[in-house]
Amino acid sequence: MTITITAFERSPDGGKGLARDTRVRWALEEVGQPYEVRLVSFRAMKEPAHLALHPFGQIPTYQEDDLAIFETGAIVFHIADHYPGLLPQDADARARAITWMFAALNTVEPPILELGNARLLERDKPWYAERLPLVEDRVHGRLAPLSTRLGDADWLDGPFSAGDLMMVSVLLRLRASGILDEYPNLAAYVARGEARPAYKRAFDAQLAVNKAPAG
Ligand code: GTB
Repeated sequence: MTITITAFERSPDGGKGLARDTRVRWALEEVGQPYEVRLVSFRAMKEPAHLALHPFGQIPTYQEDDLAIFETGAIVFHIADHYPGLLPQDADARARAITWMFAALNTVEPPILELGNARLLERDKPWYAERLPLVEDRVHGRLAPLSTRLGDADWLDGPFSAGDLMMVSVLLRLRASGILDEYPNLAAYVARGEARPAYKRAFDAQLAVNKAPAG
């Protein structure tokens, strides 16, 4: 049984770990499953062979035996569901950890993505300066209650879980904005995630791809 994921041949972030293959690598490292990586160019992502794996022509994808799936939520859930280490055994605790995965993807990530898009794509628009604070407010609208809920706990619900893996992955995207520093417990939460040996291995693996000479 071989697990193969796809990742950018060259990530636009130059290896900062922000492309979504990092969260899949991290999950696989947490559960101790070896994996192979097939690197794809932006052009190859839109060609039929890749579109058969990912209808939207994106990375990452995940293949294991006859199974081919996409969407990091589904991939990380599949890994957590099949291999021990990322979801509790207790049914209620497991349901709560899965809830945090969905909260990360459906509730916290959208305004963070919107902020990233505004900064990247809308800077030259005449309404940029007026809109930016509105978008930032929506991010604060998610971070403030998340910070309150986390309090001084290490993780969102008991031991580290796939819910934390996904939430930390989502919050990492805010690092460059400085917004995270306004919530010291969230900044410390993200730092705890990054300090995990499995995260470090995942980060280093994607960095190695992006630092390798172009070939
Ligand atoms: N909802 C999907 C999932 O979670 O799997 C989203 C997948 C997705 O957005 N994939 C991106 C992609 O393939 C790469 S991760 N984009 C190419 C395309 O759509 O044509 C998003 C990403 C890209 C780059 C950076 N960066 O350089 O900072 C960060 C995140």
